[in-house]
Amino acid sequence: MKLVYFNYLAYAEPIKMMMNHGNIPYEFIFPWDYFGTEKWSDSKKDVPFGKLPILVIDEETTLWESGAIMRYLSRKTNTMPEDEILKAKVDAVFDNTKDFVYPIDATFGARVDEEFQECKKELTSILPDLIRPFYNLLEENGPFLFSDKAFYCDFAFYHHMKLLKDCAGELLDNYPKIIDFCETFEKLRGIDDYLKNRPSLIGIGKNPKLGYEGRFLPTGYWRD
Ligand SMILES: N[C@@H](CCC(=O)N[C@@H](CS)C(=O)NCC(=O)O)C(=O)O
Repeated sequence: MKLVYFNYLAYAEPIKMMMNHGNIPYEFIFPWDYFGTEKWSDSKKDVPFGKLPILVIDEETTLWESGAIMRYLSRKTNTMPEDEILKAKVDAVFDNTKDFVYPIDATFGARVDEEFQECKKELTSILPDLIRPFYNLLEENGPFLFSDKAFYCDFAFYHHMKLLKDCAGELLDNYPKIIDFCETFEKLRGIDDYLKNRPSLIGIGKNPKLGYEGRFLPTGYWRD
C-alpha cells in the first residue's frame, strides 16, 4: 500500500502510527513523487474529492478521507470496538479530534512570524474548551479514551497531544492525565519505533521544516 500526503505532521500521522502498530507494510510517498506533476493543482483533479491523504491499496483501489482510511485499518488492527454503540462513540470522538488540526497541527507546522504568534495565542485561549470533553473521557475511562484498550480514535488524539507536548508542553501542565495517556500510548506495539524514526519538526514559528539530520524540507503542499 502507498500512503500519499503532503509534508506536514497532520492528517496522515494517526494513519502511519496505526500501520506501524499493526505491522502493516506501506510506503509513504509525497504527492510530487507519486503524481510526478509540477504543481498540486495539476494533481488535485486526479484525487478523489481533491484532498490528501489517500491510501492506494492497489492499481484499482484508492481510499480517501483520513477517517475512512482509519476505519478501514482499524478492522485489521483490532482497534474498532465490536459493540455498535461504543463503535458510534469512537467514530464521534475520532471526528471530534479534527477540531485540533488547525489550532495545533497548522499552528506549529505551517504558521510563521506574526501569524504564528496570533495562532498560538488563540490556541492557548481555546485549548481548555477543546480539551475538556476528552479529559472527561480519560477521567472516566482511562488510561485510553474509552477503556484500557486503545481504539482508533486514540491514535488521532495521541497524534495531536504529542505534537502539543513537543511544541508547547507548558500548555499541558494542568492535564496530567494527558501525559499519562501519552506514556501509555507510547507503550503500544510499534509506536516507539515509529516515533524514533519519523521526521523531526524544526524551525517552529519561523521556517518550519520536517526531516532528518542533513535533509530538511520546508513543510507545505508542494516541494518548494
Ligand atoms: N476531511 C479530509 C481533510 C483533508 C485535508 O484537508 N487535506 C488538506 C491538507 S492538510 C488538503 O488536501 N488540502 C489540499 C487542497 O484542499 O487542495 C480528511 O480528513 O482526509
